[in-house]
Amino acid sequence: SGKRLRVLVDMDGVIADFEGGFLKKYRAKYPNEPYITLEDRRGFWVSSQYGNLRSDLCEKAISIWESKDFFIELEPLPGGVQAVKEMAKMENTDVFICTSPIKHYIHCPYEKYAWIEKHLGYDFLDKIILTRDKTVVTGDVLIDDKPDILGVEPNPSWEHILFTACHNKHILPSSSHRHLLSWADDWRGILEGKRL
Ligand code: BVP
Repeated sequence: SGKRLRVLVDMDGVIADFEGGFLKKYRAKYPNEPYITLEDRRGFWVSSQYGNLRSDLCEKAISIWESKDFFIELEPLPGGVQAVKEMAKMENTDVFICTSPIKHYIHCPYEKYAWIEKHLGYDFLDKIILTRDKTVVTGDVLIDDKPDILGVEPNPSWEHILFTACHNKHILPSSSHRHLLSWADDWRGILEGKRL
């Protein structure tokens, strides 16, 4: 019951394991270089933290997600695919996958579509929003692991729900966002609250 809801769900770090996929492929390609455990990750940008560790590691990190098959081979995060499918079946609920492709565009946008088809099904290809500026997309909620979602629109229509990830887990629950700790957390309660 209540009003129709539009839910925007981010992909990397929310339903697809970007951080785990990155670390596994980085260690395989650069077995003799230092790396940052998921426990020690801080800040959204993997490339910045690797660059701070040693300047040449920034480009080595970037080479991982710019490679063919990086995005398609990401593992689903626990409960994410099921939650999104369940959400999409709820009455009065429109779900979109809202994701920012990297600017090295030869593989990433294609592989994001292929990942969605593989894990969420062909009909979800109608529900993909690829944008580098999520502030211009309208919705009631945006579930995203990036702490600062900025763009040309200073007052986005959505409420940003911060999805916990290795890089943001030390950010204290604050007045700036509500949090979703994982897909086992109460996402249904958040949606029902937005309908009122
Ligand atoms: O395509 C993903 C990976 C990329 O940025 C996009 C984030 O999308 P959203 O999750 O916001 O939708 N990405 C790029 C870099 C560095 C680039 Br230089 C990074 O460190 N982390 C990262 O996720």
